[in-house]
Amino acid sequence: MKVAEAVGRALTAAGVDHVFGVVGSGNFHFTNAMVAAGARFVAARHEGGAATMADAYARTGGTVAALSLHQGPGLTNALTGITEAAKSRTPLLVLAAEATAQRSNFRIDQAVLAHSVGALSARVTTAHDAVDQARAALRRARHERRTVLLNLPLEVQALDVPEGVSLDAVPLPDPEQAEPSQKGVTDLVRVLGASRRPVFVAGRGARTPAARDALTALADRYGALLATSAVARGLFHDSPWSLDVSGGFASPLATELIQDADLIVGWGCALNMWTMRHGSLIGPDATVVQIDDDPEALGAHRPIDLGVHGDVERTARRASEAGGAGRAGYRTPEVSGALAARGRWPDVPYEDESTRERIDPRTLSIALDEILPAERVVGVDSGNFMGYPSAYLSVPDHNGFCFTQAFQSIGLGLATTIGAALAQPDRLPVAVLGDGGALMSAVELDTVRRLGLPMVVVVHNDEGYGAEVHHFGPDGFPLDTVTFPETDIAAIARGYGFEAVTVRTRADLKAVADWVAGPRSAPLLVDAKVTREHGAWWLEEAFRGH
Ligand SMILES: Cc1ncc(C[n+]2csc(CCOP(=O)(O)OP(=O)(O)O)c2C)c(N)n1
Repeated sequence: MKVAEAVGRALTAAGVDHVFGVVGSGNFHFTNAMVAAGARFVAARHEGGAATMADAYARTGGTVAALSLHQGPGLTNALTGITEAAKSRTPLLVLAAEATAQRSNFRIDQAVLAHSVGALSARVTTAHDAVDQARAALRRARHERRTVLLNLPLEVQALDVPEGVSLDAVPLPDPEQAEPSQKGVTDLVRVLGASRRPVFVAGRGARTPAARDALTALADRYGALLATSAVARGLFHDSPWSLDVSGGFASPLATELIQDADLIVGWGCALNMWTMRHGSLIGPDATVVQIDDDPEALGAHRPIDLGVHGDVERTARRASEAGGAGRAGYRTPEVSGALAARGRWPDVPYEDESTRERIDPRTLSIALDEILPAERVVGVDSGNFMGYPSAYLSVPDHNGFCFTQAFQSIGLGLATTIGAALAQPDRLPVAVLGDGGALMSAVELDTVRRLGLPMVVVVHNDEGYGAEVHHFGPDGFPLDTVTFPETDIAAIARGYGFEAVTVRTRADLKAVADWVAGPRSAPLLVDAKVTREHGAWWLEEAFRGH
């Protein structure tokens, strides 16, 4: 058996069940070996899409995913998605063929590329060690939550594996959870005990049911309100004390309550400028605490009063076990009443700016929230529009929202939703994109249709790079480089086999309700011509913050 086949089989035996990619000569054999061994291969139309599908699959499936790439351009095409995954600490195993011959057209320094974007790099080097080296790369991805590039040189792939190399899975211990120190727990319990209005902000490091349950129990004891960063949105969906997202997408009430907190505890959360709105969500006398299993994350984005190195679930459990009298804390009848009345964005009054030609994105989002089934998985692209789906579309839990914005790239939203849809097959996938991001990634509409995903793709179409228009327009700069003539995105989608509807008014959304009612024979694209007189609220504020 050749190394290519052995590596593919061994990785599948070790639990890699989904591999995304674009296949060329260099990754043909190991990808086929994975399929033969039972893995599902998802063909994307561009490696950039494949990388982000794999990233989103891993995030919302709580597992490791694989990405299969041709040598050289296969890898460079995937780099933006790999960077997003690496910055997000997604456990992703990138399997890339590698041309090592000096004069090969495909030759580049792949290891340097990986390092430059924050991924780890490894290589299979001999026929005897290849399987072990591949397993080690998978282990690092899974246990260290890292994006790992495994380079597979063409000449090594073609070697015969010596007798006696086993392809069976080697059982691995579960990754260890960092235990907080006794002092860390005592200090945490002390600040919790001294607080009258605590708010917990959960981030990526809290995105598991076990961590959520431990945090909810601790919050119940101390009367804490519960918020998340954008990447953990939905985690506390079922709690009556949920503030939803903290940061630019926070509702006015959530903003008020967080600003008024006397204690903010970030749980597996960077408390960065987005989540803390450039610090403006932190009251002048508030105590700030951070819990993280990466000691380097503590205080990395802002000064903190206390940092505890520990796993989120462990630390929350230890703090609960330490006792402390139960109290109402921030959970007063007034706060409860306010949350019920105006805790959700759709309940916040606004002046509808829709015209007969263009729909206000808030009106669009509120209507979609009502029309689309609650069991949904929402993926969003980047741009001016992105606050609307992130604020107005409710999601059933943390796996119902996938936010690939660590690199702030546009063009990832569609592939994000495809990956998340495959990990959450019982939910309606909803991709929300700007026209810029949609046209950048339109090629993956083919993947949606080919996979038979019942997806709704909503395009906030303002015929321009709205984020740039609203960034530079107010200062009178020329905007010709960031505005475009009208493009019929509905027609493009029909060409890919979608049903499509152009939406200018609330009434046009009846077509979406009809599609939801079924029978659904094709995915649906909503080309929404949105109002564009000014930027979104969160973007205007972000510009002020810079
Ligand atoms: C790959 C990449 N290219 C360029 C940018 C800069 N950029 C940020 S937002 C944006 C405009 C996005 O336009 P669109 O998708 O239509 O959404 P809108 O801002 O109009 O809501 C651009 C070009 C980026 N973030 N990523």
